[in-house]
Amino acid sequence: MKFTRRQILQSAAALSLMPFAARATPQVLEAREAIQRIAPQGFPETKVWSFGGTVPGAPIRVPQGSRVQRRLLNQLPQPTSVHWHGIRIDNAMDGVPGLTQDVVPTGGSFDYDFVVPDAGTYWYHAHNQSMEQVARGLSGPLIVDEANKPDVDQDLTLMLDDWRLDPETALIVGDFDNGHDLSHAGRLGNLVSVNGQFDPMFEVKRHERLRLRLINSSNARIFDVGLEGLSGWIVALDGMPLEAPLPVNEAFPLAPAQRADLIVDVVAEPQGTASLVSFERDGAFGLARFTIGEQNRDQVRQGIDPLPLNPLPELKDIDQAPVHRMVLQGGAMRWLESARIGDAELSGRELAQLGRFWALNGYAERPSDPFLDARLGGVHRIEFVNETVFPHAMHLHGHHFRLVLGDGSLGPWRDTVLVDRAQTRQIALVADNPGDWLLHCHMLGHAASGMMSWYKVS
Ligand SMILES: [Cu+2]
Repeated sequence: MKFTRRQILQSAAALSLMPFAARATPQVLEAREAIQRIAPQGFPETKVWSFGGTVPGAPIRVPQGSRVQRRLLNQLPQPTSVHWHGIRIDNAMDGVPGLTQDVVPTGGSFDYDFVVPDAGTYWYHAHNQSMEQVARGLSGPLIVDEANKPDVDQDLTLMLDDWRLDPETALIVGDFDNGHDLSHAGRLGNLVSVNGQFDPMFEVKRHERLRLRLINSSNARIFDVGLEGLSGWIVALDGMPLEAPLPVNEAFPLAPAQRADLIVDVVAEPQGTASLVSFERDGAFGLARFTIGEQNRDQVRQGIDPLPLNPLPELKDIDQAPVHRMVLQGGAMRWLESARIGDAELSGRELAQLGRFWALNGYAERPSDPFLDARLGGVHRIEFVNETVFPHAMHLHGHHFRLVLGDGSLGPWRDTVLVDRAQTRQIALVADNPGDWLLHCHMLGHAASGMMSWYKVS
């Protein structure tokens, strides 16, 4: 990491401000109902649940290394909590009811107060009855700025979401726990939004360079993101910069909870349009459009520099690190024969009656003992073995990890890894953040119906 004058000044300022900040009342983050236009013009507006009155929720944007303080005030008819996804956070602030805090009842509040060690694109979302609360709109962007930002003309955060709306009323369909969704791919919607709007438009100029921060906040939809009229690179995944930017030559998957930072040049002709599209089995559809204004540069910038790396731990001696297998089981066409809930072994039929269709290592609910009990600083490998016929987006709280590729080399740092049907994927991490951390599938219906575990670092 380069030590620059600007960084020194910033950290000095942060130090001297700390005592004052500690006394100040934190900013309120109000979880409440709101009305918003999600569907296209001509349809009614939609009643949503929001952080701060809008979907996506109130944007939080801070410099790297700074402190975030928010008082969650719950004005919803259900208890809730906030998880700060991808932040290598103090465990007590991780927002998991029953593991790191008590649930926040209607009318109650909770003071979140944490430091953000890494620059990048993160997000926050409800972590109680997530399958319903996130689907109703309870998520927002959390952007942490590098001290030295890349040279771009616009820095746009694009939150991709998936809604299941009644086509007559545009109200959110309330069948969150329907057994078909739970036991298949999860809750897939009938309208995709970007920043809470259907097919929004952004104004750009030919040859401009844009940073696009893509966040997939949908319950279950895996986007296959492609570019039209834009050309560039993936520069970060799940917040963490790639050592070498990766040219976007074809569509790439963005699973629920994953983020990708792109730096792209506008190459479409003036008066034309460029688009962000998603390719799905039944064809491509537009996510967002860019109208191309007059050219403000003769040509696009040449080349790209990687973003400054974050202060992640050094992952070494992977070969000697123990491997912990986590078998992903169940779901339609691979129905569970049996699985455990606590000490009880239940049959597949009994589990289905409880709305449980999936298991991790034979448990259809977060077990009382951790899946992994790690000493602080230890290096561990986790091998996800997907015996189901559905993909799963496995998320670790509190740590980023690296993929261990087939040839033993290390892939990018991530906090959520997509494990395809019948696939086995290995990850490696340094257990350097003490606490009790959740490990679960981020297809939220899968998490609610069995794919929930945890690991301990002490
Ligand atoms: Cu899953």
